[in-house]
Amino acid sequence: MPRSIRTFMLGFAVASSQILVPCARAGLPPTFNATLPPCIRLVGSDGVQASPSGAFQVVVRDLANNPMPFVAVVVDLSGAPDLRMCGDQLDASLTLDCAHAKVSALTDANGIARFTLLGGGFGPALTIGYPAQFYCQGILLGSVPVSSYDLDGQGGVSANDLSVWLAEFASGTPYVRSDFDCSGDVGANDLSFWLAAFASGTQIGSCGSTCP
Ligand SMILES: [Ca+2]
Ligand SMILES: [Ca+2]
Repeated sequence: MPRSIRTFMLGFAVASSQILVPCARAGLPPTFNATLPPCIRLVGSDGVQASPSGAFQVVVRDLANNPMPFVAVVVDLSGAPDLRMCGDQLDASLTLDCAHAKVSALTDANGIARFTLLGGGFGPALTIGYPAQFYCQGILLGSVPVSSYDLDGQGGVSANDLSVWLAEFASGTPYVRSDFDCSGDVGANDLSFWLAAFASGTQIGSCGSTCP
């Protein structure tokens, strides 16, 4: 019987800078049209850069569906108690607010913000899962599940992470952090994702330091 992952709430938010495009129009509530990934995966690195397998993008458009260039998109993981981002994301295009578990990137001329997030687990799963929340200029664009290949947060993606994954699979609880294919369930295809991540050799390193 399919197991479902909790439904994540959609909503709204903002960030400001003089180069940012204002989201509010006079007399109208602020809002955007945004395209989010179905889920995101925290990844490890080879010590130099994050694994490409964790890459995702967010597209922000205004109400007329025009791309919004040079606005900050914030990913907020502060509500995920059993996942942590790395204290160094190894990407100069990202701005990390480690204390608040947030990372941001500016959209390009086409309204696209690109991310690959370094991070992992650090112990047993504490909850079934908590969504990553996306904000633009203070407006919550939406929330998506977040998983991590490096479930124990040490030694990169390696055998012990597989043991953790197998334990979470065997528990029958659809822990979101082990649902790599965004299916809402934890099963064989997620194992295929993990094995591919392991075989790629691009996630041999865990965080040098982690955010709180
Ligand atoms: Ca590991
Ligand atoms: Ca799955």
